Amino acid sequence: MTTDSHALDSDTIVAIATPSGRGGICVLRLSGIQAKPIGERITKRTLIPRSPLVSRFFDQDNEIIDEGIALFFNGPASFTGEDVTELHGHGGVIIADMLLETCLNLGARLARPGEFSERAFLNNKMDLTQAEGLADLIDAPTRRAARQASASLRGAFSNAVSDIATQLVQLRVYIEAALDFPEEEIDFLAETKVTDTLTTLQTSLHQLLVSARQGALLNRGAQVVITGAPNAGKSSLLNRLAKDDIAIVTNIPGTTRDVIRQTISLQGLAIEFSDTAGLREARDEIEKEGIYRAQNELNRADIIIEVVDDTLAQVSTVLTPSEAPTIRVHNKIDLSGRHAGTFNATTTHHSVIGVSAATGEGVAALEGVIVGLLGLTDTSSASAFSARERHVVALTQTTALLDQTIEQFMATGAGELLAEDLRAIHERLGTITGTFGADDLLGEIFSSFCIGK
Ligand SMILES: Nc1nc2c(ncn2[C@@H]2O[C@H](COP(=O)(O)OP(=O)(O)OP(=O)(O)O)[C@@H](O)[C@H]2O)c(=O)[nH]1
Ligand SMILES: [Mg+2]
Repeated sequence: MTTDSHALDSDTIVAIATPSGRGGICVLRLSGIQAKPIGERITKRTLIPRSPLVSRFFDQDNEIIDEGIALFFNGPASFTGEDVTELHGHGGVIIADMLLETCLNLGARLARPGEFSERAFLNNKMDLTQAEGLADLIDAPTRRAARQASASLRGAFSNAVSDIATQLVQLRVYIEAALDFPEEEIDFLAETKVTDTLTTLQTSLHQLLVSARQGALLNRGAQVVITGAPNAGKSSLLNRLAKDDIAIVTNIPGTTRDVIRQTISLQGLAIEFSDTAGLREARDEIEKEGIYRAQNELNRADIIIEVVDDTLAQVSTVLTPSEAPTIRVHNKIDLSGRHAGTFNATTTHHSVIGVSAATGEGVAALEGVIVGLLGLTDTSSASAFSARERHVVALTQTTALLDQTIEQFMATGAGELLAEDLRAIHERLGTITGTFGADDLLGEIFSSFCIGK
């Protein structure tokens, strides 16, 4: 079996599960058929499932390495579904290395990144969204992201996918059965069971897509890019939002050249703001490069903030219309004398707001608009779970396929075509939880995990 295959192999794997460095304890984890014999060889004792054993740890030459706790889980009642032994030793780089080396000498091999989770997936201990939820929980940038990742780990996302899959299966069975026994010509279009289920499926899928988008946004962190003309107050606004003096502010137009990125927590959400060079005809090579970078930055924006100077008689906007929702921020209202309340035009895709980066007026409202445009105001737990771009892509494709299928079915009423389309939709949906999936997909997902997980 090659090492990059994602079928289960019979190797016993080992890794240090705790972060490297000094600490109170370190934990080594073994999984596979050799987990018990190796654990028993190291402790020279009999391991009883789920019963912590205080013991000395010996190396293969019977030298004492450490003293700690050995904990054995017999498969399938373990994290990976296989026999698992944990060795809890004293925290220290050398001790952990010596224990690891002993396990390797006794026949285990070093685990690849994510291999424990991968085995848990292959042994049906969890599906892909749960495994990804686990990785996201460990990497969560904020408490809210952690809560949502924990919901995914517990199965909130996969349950929602499974509910839809179940409806799909029932509909497929119904249609295939009707096609197999055509005692009489069936008019599928007249079957309310078919049309009703299709409509329900469509609604559920669209809702799930919205939730997944929010989950993915929360997970990877939203990107907000600040742009506008030179001297409009972009850097001042960044500093105000960050409550810190991050970017250089001067009254010289063209101060900012490099892109300055800063993660700022708004209402428990980690949002990355980029302050960029003011857009105008460049005066020199450095500014030219800065403007080029600023324009590039706009491509990765989930939201664009265009800052304009409200004291200027003619507010010139430099933006070309974009995919991302845009907030036009009229800055320096302390000078123009207009009140924040006089702006406040918000649609789903575009907002106009008045602020003073200098005094802070209107900035709280701006924060609210940002969170609102990201669709992240809903803190209810029902639809809150972590997701990844991969899921959003799969759900977008599934939704598009279903929309197309329904349209075609309504036009033709063809049962065979519908059955075939529903099969394809079911398969696409199945890639989210891993019911259907290719080896390379698994490789990509698990290789981004850390070692020992
Ligand atoms: N009174 C007042 N002055 C402001 C406000 N915001 C920015 N300024 C001033 O406007 C000037 C330009 O501010 P910056 O934040 O450097 O503007 P910028 O858009 O980052 O400019 P570039 O980096 O050159 O593109 C500075 O002198 C700021 O002090 C504001 O809300 N009120
Ligand atoms: Mg600036």
